Amino acid sequence: MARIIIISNRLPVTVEKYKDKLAYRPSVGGLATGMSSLQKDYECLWVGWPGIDRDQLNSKERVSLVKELGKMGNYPVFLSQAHIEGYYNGFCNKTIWSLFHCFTQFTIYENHLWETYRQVNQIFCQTILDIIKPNDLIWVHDYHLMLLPLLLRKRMPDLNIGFFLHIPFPPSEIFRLLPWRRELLEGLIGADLIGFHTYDYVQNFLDSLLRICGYENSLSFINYQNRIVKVDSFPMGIDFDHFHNSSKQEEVKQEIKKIKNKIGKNKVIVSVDRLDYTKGILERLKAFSTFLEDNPEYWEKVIMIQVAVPSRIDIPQYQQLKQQVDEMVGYVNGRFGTIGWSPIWYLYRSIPFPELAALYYLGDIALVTPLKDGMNLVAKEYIATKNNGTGVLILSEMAGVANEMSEALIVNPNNRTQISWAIKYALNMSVQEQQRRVFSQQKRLRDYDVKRWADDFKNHLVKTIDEQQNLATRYLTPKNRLKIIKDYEQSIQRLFLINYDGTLVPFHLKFKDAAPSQKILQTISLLAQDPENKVVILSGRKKDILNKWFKNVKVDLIAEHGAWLKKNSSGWKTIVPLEKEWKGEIRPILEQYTNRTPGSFTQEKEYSLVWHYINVEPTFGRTRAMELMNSLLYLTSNLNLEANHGDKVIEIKSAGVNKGIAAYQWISEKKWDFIISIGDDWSDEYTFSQLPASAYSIKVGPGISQAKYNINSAAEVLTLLKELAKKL
Ligand code: GDG
Repeated sequence: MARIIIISNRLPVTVEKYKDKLAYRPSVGGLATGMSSLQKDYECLWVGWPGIDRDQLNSKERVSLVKELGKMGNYPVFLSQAHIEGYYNGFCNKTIWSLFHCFTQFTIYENHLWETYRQVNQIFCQTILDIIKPNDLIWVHDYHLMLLPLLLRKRMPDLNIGFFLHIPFPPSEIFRLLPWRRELLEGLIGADLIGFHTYDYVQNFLDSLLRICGYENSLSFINYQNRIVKVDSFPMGIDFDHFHNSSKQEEVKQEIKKIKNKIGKNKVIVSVDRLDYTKGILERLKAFSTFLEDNPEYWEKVIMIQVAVPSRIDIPQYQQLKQQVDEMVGYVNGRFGTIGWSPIWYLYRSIPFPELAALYYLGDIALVTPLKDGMNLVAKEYIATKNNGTGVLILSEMAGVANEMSEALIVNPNNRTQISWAIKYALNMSVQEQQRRVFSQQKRLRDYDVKRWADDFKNHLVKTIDEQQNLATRYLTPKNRLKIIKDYEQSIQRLFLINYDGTLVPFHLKFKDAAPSQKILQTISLLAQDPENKVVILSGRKKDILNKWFKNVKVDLIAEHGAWLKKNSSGWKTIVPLEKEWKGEIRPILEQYTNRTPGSFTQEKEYSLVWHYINVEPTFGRTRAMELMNSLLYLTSNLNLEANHGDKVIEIKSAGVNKGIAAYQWISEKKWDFIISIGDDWSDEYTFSQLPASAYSIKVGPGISQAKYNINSAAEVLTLLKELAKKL
């Protein structure tokens, strides 16, 4: 059976030491439930920190810990207190957590914290390498381990790796503040599949990848070092049935009874969060205060129960928040409370599940108003628990979950007046309206629960890997190479259709004066001097430059993407009478775009106009290019022109002129018994489409193409051509 290795900062088991004895305390969270659903198809192993400082354990205890955890399907990563300080309390929570939630004022940038983060990611990598098998599926979770995918990939290039981020991915304007932004992005794209809760985070990530690393994507697929990386959104679900049926559990029933007695006739607003500044607890208490201030008729009729679970108590911002919340609770209760009625019931601790479920069940309203939240499962759990359909969710628009729960009363967490109004509206909502909203939300929560979520992510990972394998099989193997050479040797009428930029000379020289090197000229001359060979060089460049570069070589030429042909040392010709009057209409548009887009430039060829944006800031360039394509749409169809959007260029030329039509002049000339066509960009696809089935077609670089094979680089093209030339 194949295995899934789940990797997260913490194991779902906490190990503690009491009087020299190790104690194991399992925690059953949403993630553990989701992961357990994978066990039907896979053996699962969970790797993470067990919550105990490695220096507290002697070697015998470590062995016993590995053994005991192994029985529960877990494997420990041993970390010291210093690691936890620099990595978890440090870089994870003082840098990434705050920055990714857009709290730049709390974010610190310290080299030593970054160093520890790197070290700990290395330790995770080493631990995993010790236990991994080549066919395992790896699923890395969350912001603590963003370097891990690349670290693993470097050591095991064929490993199948998925990564899921549980927190928001910030807009690139925020993300770029990070000194180590590039390292984190590179770390992540070591994975095959990268998942986020929402489409917004996907877009933010792709945007950062483009702006910071210059990596383009096509429909959320990134072509990275001959690998496809897929980026997508997978909104995490909850264990719906567990919450939906909870009020039938005996323990929960008892809790409901107990709490009901205490709340009497009061309407109840519930809020449950870790005590974290992102959760908007302080702002929420202030909004509740505004509600009471503005609506005295609700005094002694409504209570708010706020559960705040202690979290990251070693970090100053959290200590300060605790103090502010304490003060605010004191203020509101002092200001509005009466003998026998306190408007806020505040619990600063974690409560057991039966109590949590009872609170959800009894809450007339759930007030979930984070300032920023990756998803927020509490909102989903509250709705799932409402098996009679009554209850109102007031939800912050800043939570990822807001994308899925439009039936909630959506509020801005900073707008106290709006929240106060929403509370009043909710308290007066009819039962029918509550049920209509709750039932429709429940349908989606039931359909896409945490098990479906986990399955969906795993299936996408497997699918991405399949797609990669398809691409990999297209790469020219040594066996295919031998076949080409053998066919070449056995044939006597051979045609070579070889593109120039990005194919004979490397791609990075594409927009420079990339004259052919001596090596290239020698190889091409050698091939061309065989009377059984016809070599044609195809290019988008102007005819004069091609003339100059190949004047001493016996090759035919195609210039300006097929506008000009030069055959058998005769002069340049066009296939169809070409027009260029249209240029007067198009040129001003391109000039206008050039003026409005710093770094771009317009190039005039004899029969085409080209707008280049290679030197423009990538996102801006792409936006402008889209605009330009739109503006050209109407004009090009009226003037019988073609606008092609290539790699950082838009080229406009007469319709019906392309490399393929030009190449056909040679392809149709005689019955060739060997044809090979090599090219790297969109314009070469026209040539590939004209070839007979028996021809060899090769695309340089990764990516989908009509060509039969892919090859890595211009250097490999030259090696192949040299091998053929040697066979003369
Ligand atoms: C991160 C992201 C994302 C809370 N108090 C008690 C208790 N809980 C349980 C809730 C819920 C979970 O903890 C909290 O989940 P959230 O999603 O609300 O928030 P984070 O802890 O910040 O989680 C978040 C999540 O990862 C998943 O990807 O949604 O955006 O920040 O399940 O029920 N459970 C018990 N007692 C408590 O006192 N038993």
